[in-house]
Amino acid sequence: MLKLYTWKTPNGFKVPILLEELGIEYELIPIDISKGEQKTPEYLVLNLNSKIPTLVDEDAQGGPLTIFESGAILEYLAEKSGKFLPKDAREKYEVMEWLMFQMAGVGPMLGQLAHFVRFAPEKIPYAIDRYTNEAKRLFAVLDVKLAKGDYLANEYSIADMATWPWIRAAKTMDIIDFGEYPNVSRWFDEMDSRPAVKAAIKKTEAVCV
Ligand SMILES: N[C@@H](CCC(=O)N[C@@H](CS)C(=O)NCC(=O)O)C(=O)O
Repeated sequence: MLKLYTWKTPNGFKVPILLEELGIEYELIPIDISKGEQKTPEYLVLNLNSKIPTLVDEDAQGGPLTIFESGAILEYLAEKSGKFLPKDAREKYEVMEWLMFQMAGVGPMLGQLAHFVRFAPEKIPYAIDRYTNEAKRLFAVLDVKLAKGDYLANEYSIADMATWPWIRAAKTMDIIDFGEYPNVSRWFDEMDSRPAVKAAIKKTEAVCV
């Protein structure tokens, strides 16, 4: 059995999307980060960084395997299943490039932008400008890439699954003008209509209440 400790946030939706695309059984265990459940001693044993998500693969070779960091979990499950991460080195590292782009750029920068625009107790123009400019730059990079093909890499992959929940969050929070990025918008809508993506959001939100 695969156990996924998660919450209804962009990083929390990525792995359910992959698991739904793979059509394999999994158990979702909610970790309510608004109540600090990610900081309990029990959870820290699984994830020293006290963030969601964390995967426990109880049937891994050699005994139960615990993995944190969503990118590492996606890579593990894609390699284990042989899907959504090509074996050919050129194709594989195109996927990894865009996965890392999400992990190091899109996620952290949109997270900071959302914080300073929506949640910070005071409006700090320097911070809002800094993260708006960087988010717009990253969206422009995605838009150029998505003008060249349907997906971030050659085929639909874990890079799309990692990036989409963050683009969804930017849309929901209305912190980016999507009109400026037609290729991102087309890709976003295409992913939004995938049954596995819909199921992942629905199941995660149903458990994380
Ligand atoms: N790089 C990490 C980021 C994980 C992350 O920031 N998770 C957030 C939710 S989206 C969290 O657990 N926040 C709780 C906290 O910061 O205390 C990953 O991709 O797994």
